[in-house]
Amino acid sequence: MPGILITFEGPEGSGKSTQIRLLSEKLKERGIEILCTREPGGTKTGEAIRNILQHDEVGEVLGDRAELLLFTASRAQLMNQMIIPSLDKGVWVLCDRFIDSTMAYQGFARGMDINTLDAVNAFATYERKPDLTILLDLDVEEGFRRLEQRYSEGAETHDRFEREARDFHRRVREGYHKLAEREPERFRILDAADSVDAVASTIWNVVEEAVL
Ligand code: Z5A
Repeated sequence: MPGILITFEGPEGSGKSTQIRLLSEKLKERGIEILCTREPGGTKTGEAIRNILQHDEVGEVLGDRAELLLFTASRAQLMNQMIIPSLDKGVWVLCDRFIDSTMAYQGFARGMDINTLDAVNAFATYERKPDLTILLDLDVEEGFRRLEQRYSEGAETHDRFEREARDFHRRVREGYHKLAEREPERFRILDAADSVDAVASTIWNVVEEAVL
């Protein structure tokens, strides 16, 4: 049996990393082999690309097309090196952001052409799509409040996307809703404002119903 690809999407601070960790623990208890990964990143090449994208590592303003192609280069490498081989071996893959981040951020928020993005995504993913996409929906201000809390506790600093205006992030959130309307069979929209445990329990119900 091939593995299952579950992607987690949502605005900043919506709890994707937290929920991926909790879901992977539960699935492992069921004896399912899991790969947890993230975008951009997940391979050496992808992590190097991530540094350019998130932290202005080369000190030059990135054009929209270069930004798109870097995200999708990271994705192509992750698909080729990790995701497709894992799925072929029956491993389940939980991925923090995937094709829909490109549609929401580069498409709906930056305003790049949606059909072009669909084509570039299809090329980068070898025409594969997630089996299930969990959209953690959260008010933009609440997401930023969570991140501020996290920054006040540690040494991290705001990345390039977090420095975008609030309107940009509102377009991201609306974009996600449009994507979910476009493919209702793949998406499940969850209220990420609930407690960590409540969201985890809803995700478990969704996974049981959709793919277990
Ligand atoms: N991007 C793009 O433009 N195009 C693309 O194709 C791709 C990505 C793939 C990646 O950032 C950036 O790249 C992203 C989009 C863009 N933009 N930004 N920024 P990233 O991977 O560094 O950041 P992120 O994906 O937005 O993750 P995040 O900000 O770290 O958030 P998260 O993973 O969704 O949440 P978390 O780390 O689990 O939780 C955040 C905090 O909230 C933390 O302190 C938790 O303890 C707390 N938390 C979590 N859940 C709860 C609940 N339920 N209640 C209260 N507090 C909670």
